[in-house]
Amino acid sequence: MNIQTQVKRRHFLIGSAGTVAAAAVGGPAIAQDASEPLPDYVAWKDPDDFIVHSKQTLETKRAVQGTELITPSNELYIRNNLPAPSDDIVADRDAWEIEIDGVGNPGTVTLGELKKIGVETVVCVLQCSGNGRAFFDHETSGSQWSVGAAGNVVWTGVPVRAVIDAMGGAADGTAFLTGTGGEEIPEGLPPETIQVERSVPKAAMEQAILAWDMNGEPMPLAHGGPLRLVVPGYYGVNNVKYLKRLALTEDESPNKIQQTSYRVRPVGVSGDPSQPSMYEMNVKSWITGPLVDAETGKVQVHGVAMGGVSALEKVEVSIDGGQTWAAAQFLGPDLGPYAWRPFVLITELAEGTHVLASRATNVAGDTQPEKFPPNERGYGNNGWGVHAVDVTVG
Ligand SMILES: Nc1nc2c(c(=O)[nH]1)N[C@H]1C(S)=C(S)[C@@H](COP(=O)(O)O)O[C@H]1N2
Ligand SMILES: [Mo]
Repeated sequence: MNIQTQVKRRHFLIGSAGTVAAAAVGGPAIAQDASEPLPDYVAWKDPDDFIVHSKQTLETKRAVQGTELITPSNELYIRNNLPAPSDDIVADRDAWEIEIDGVGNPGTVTLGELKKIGVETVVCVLQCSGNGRAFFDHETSGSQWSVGAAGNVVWTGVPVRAVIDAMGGAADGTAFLTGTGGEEIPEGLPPETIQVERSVPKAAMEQAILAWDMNGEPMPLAHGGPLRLVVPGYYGVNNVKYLKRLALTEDESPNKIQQTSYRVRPVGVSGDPSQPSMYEMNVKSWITGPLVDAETGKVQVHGVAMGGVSALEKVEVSIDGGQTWAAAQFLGPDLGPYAWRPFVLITELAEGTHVLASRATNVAGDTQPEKFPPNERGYGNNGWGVHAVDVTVG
């Protein structure tokens, strides 16, 4: 796609608050009227900060992300595949029970007991696999996220490896770490078809934690309280909320969400377990301002960037649609390899329209491509071309 078509396409995509017109990208119409109050479990969030795709799908507006080092909990996106459980489950948090399997001494532990095993804090990006889906040219099913299915979050909890050690170590032959969500499964439905249960390669145990605090406060129900599996560097779906079972397993979960969903394959092909699963995130960045217009003269072009599973090396910004690039400056402290970093380039913009783009590179040497290959479900889009914005000055 050349720059001209990109510019044209983006005119359809980005509104003044960085919102996406779903109809323009062939997505479903906005399911909930923006003037309706948010559902109870997320009523503590401000609807003005979000693009409301449905009661279970809230996207943070691009402009709201700004240069935030940490995403405040009330601004963090929401994605629930099933209705969130009742808030009864956070009434007595320490009494929440988790079954631990695939270890020397399997059994049930309470959250109160987990807190005595160990504690660690990690900052990492939480990002849905489909973030950037709206920017693909082909028709995709699923939420038409632009950039707002992502945030940078501080998680506190016990390292998974400490829990496994305390329970007698990994059982022989196990290859995956499998987490099961605690939602109620509607009567009559086979759990495999809808239960959120994800398996990640056992190696991810090195950085995974069972988190009870988010941004320094008890985990909100909406984000998985009382306990959530957090796998830093891995896509959102692997970060199982309302965790009720953690197991080291020989095989991947038999559930649909593992076997056929979240599989990367060519357009038109169905999902199957032989295809790559949405595990490790890729290097990515996007501009969060200015998005539509700016005054002539000095301007701070800013955004956020993440390295995926490796730390960031650099971010470059272009004000001419990628013909030339300049090094951006990181803002604030480095919060570790899994965190995002806000960046800024102070530059001059003359009157006219400018295509502003950003391109991140991590220490492993991975750089964002101009265009990310299309895939059936529209996963993993980190192409810098489609994430660019055209800004009118004057
Ligand atoms: N139990 C459970 N865990 C879940 C989900 C879910 O529906 N149920 N959704 C997953 C998906 S697809 C994403 S992108 C993230 C969203 O996390 P958030 O709502 O806290 O932003 O949670 C993941 N973990
Ligand atoms: Mo997701």
